[in-house]
Amino acid sequence: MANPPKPEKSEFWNRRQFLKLGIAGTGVTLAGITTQYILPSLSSSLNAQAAINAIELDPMNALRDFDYGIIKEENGRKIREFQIKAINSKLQLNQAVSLISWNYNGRVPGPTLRATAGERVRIIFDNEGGHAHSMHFHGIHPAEADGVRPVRHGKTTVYEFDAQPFGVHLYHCHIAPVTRHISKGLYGMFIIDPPEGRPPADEIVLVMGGYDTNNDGKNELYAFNGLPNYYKTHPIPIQQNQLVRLYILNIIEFDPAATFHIHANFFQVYPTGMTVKPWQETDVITMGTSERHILEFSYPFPGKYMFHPHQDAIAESGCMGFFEVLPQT
Ligand SMILES: [Cu+2]
Repeated sequence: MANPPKPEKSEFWNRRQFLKLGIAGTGVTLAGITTQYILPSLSSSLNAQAAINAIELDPMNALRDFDYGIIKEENGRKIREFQIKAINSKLQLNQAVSLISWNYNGRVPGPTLRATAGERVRIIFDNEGGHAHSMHFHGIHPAEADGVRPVRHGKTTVYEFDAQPFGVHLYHCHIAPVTRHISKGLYGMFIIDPPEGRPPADEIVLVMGGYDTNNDGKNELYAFNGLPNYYKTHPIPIQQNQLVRLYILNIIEFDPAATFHIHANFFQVYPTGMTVKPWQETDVITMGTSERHILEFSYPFPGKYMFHPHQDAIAESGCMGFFEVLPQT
């Protein structure tokens, strides 16, 4: 059995943070960290090179694409292992606007990672992104697996923990400025299934994100699953009377909250996906940044139905889509 790469040694501060404080190279000691520690990090950061390739996102595939990793057996224990690489990619957001995204595995959002509660998970994280990045998971885990330490370009680190609690969670880069690292695309959903599973359903994932295309601290464009207005022109096919289980995450930076609304129907809400019974039925739900839920519904009538945040300015700037309910045969 191959040994996983060794976790990178601790680095509490990156170059940007020191420059921000104006103390890089001044020889001061901050919280016991001396410049001896800073300088190697400075030089390697300046030398970092990252390739930029154009990528074409496939939001239709991302909807129902779950990454279960690979199963390994080590010392009699099952480990679910995931491989994630941070890279930079040119993303064509619409006919006029492109953006250099920072992303995990060449997609925005990153892959939907999926495990079952209680399993040991191991994430092998390679940073080829040019800047320092990390993977911070929501959930319960020890401090060393919390993913707030910078992983420099060209380095690999390993996050390992027991998946808990069950629910819909997320992962994202936690390097400052986090707003920038997230809004450029470094986020994804992390689903932990309850040990007993959930009833059969058509399971789909929608991640709401924003793009600050001119670095003014505001979003110019928004998207479900990475591409503005994609599901407006490519409606999501679902079957009449079929139970749909929607895993939804709001990871829009700069706007404090966004709602999610579906037309001509109501949904059952499983808050943070942490219940096996619904807590509420509604047709619009509010999520602050990083909030997520499971929403369940089925459409009794065929046809096309909109879904969107009811902050209509957000919807009008790309966070808009349709379900195409196909008649039952
Ligand atoms: Cu980052």
